[in-house]
Amino acid sequence: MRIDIISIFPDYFAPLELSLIGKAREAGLLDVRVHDLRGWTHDRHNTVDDTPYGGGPGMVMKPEPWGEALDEVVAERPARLILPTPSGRPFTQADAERLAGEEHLVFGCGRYEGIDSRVAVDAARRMPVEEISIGDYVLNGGESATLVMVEAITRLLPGVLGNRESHVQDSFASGGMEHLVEGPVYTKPGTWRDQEVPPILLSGNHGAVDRWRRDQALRKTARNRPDLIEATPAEAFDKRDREV
Ligand code: 6GU
Repeated sequence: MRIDIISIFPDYFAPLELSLIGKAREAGLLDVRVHDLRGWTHDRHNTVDDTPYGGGPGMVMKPEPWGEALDEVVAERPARLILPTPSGRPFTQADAERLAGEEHLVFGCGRYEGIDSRVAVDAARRMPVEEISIGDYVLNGGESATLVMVEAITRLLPGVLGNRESHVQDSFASGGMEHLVEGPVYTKPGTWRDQEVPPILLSGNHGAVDRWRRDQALRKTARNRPDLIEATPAEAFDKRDREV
């Protein structure tokens, strides 16, 4: 997968050299290029923003550097453009799974009060464009949201997640967990500060362990995310689920 990131703070993306994403890049599974938007400015001060038409607080990102940046970054190969913004559609695990199937993603990180709205309209003339939010709160720019989405997407790429190649047990994962968060997990020692590991996990009965884990996921979801249970069609739960 190829990922291009356009930002006025390229240093923000140093963490993409670490850990699993860093290893995936070294292994050639992932090609990430970070670009400084100011490289597509032509004035002495490398201006990327201006005052908003209609008045109001803050500044808006000028369309011209964005237009040139996107033209260049997608010139070689077609791409899907992601514009992180608090006004976008909410990002979900289903989006991460879908976007992990793309060959080329471009993230355009806005700052200030956002990017001139004509940029998304113009880009949509030649590529799919999605405005995406990572949650109902406001960040200073799209950079940290892009880090979040890149991590959620790239950990699903074949070969990126080291020893755990199956994601079906992840919270929100398609294939049974889409309406649930994961329940509790345990490791050695079997007893710690008066707490025993639930004995069923030591039983060796994989069917019983799977059912217990699903029960625990249902209980944790009901406690922490009642909104998820509420929004789930009844058919998504089996008979045993409904007894929990
Ligand atoms: Cl994607 N960007 C910004 N600036 N703020 C956000 C966001 C994105 N998602 C939630 N808040």
